[in-house]
Amino acid sequence: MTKRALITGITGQDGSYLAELLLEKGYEVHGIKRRASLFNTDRIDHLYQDPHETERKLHLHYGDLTDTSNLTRIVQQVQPDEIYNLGAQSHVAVSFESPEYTADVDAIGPLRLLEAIRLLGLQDKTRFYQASTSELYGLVQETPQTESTPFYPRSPYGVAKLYAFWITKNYREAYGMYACNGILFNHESPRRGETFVTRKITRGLCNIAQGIDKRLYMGNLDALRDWGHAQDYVRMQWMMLQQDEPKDYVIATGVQWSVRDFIAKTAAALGITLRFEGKGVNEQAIVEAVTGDAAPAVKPGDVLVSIDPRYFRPAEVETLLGDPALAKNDLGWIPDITLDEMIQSMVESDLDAARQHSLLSQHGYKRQVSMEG
Ligand code: NDP
Ligand code: GDR
Repeated sequence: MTKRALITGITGQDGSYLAELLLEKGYEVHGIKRRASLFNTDRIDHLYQDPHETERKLHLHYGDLTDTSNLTRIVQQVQPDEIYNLGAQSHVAVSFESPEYTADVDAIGPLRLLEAIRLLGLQDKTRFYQASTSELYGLVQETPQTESTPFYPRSPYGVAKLYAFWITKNYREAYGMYACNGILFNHESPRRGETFVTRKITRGLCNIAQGIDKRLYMGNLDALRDWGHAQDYVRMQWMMLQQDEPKDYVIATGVQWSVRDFIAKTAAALGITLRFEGKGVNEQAIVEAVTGDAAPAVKPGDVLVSIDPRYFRPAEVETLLGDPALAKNDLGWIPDITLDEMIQSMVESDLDAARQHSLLSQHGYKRQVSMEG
């Protein structure tokens, strides 16, 4: 029997990789996309199938995690074997500006899906995956963080995801549902949203290397993160729903780097050596040497990175480091892609986009490049 999966957030980074994985595995994949005034399916356009084809494996439904009747109708229509709830207002800094909306989507959204499963009588058929997050640890209580480390969220996003974590666990215990949380640490890729720090850096420095921009403005360079690759992490999301018993897992690499390290590594991948000078809001990254393609757009002595306090958060998560031992022991999961390989692929992709932009500009076609993030 062909398995049927429903993915919320299919147009996002993880949703697109997960859809690819499930289609490869022979699933019929249903995704929920939001109505937007511009096309928002860039990340899954390569998977698109003409709706007139009868043998179609990918189906998209308009919907929104804030809309109970819409979600219930989709779950009823699709009768999924597995639901992956990846949809979210996923930006931590934005959650301070839109806390109520973030709570509606990120906390009540999963509740709406769990209730849909329960009220439709699908609790014995439909397995539920909740995209939980290392942001739950916030002000960390122990290092490295494991499945039993206490939570202390530091943002409206983290607090909303805390509700989602517990309501998922509660429905598992109260109704015997197969519902579980993946506590995922930061994961990135060339498909990462442009305003998250890694992509902001790779895209920003590639634009500078191509002469499209001059300087990148950043927030807290001291923040420490455990960065993995999204493709490795969606594999684990699927594995978690294939077990005999539902269980929550930490997914991480077990290695930690600072934002400053990520900038230096990205610059190195572009042939630029940086030196960091100054402290706090006065810190700058200055070019020491350049080889390869980045010259002549970048010269020794140029200031490539400055601090803009607007990118600091009202409450920061300073350090995160996960211990993925349980995932390794129980499921044999280990990440395949290293940080350096990931940075290389992000740089290649962003350099390609920057070159396309330059070429268009040279021929009189202008495209807006926003560095805001
Ligand atoms: P993205 O921001 O790339 O994707 C988020 C997805 O959610 C998009 O498809 C977006 O649609 C959709 N979405 C946003 N608001 C709504 C809404 N109101 N109703 C329905 N869909 C909505 O996130 P990622 O792919 O990086 O992350 C996937 C999930 O994993 C998220 O829940 C995130 O919080 C969580 N997570 C992510 C981590 C990471 O490092 N990437 C780590 C831990 C957890 P649209 O395209 O229209 O904006
Ligand atoms: P995060 O990711 O908040 O960890 O949430 P993000 O990449 O936005 O920030 C990581 C760290 O970098 C610092 N930082 C900056 N961040 C951004 N976006 N822009 C900047 O200019 C900048 N300068 C420094 C931040 O302060 C922070 O400390 C991500 C999201 O994917 C969540 O959905 C997910 O749950 C967590 O990862 C795990």
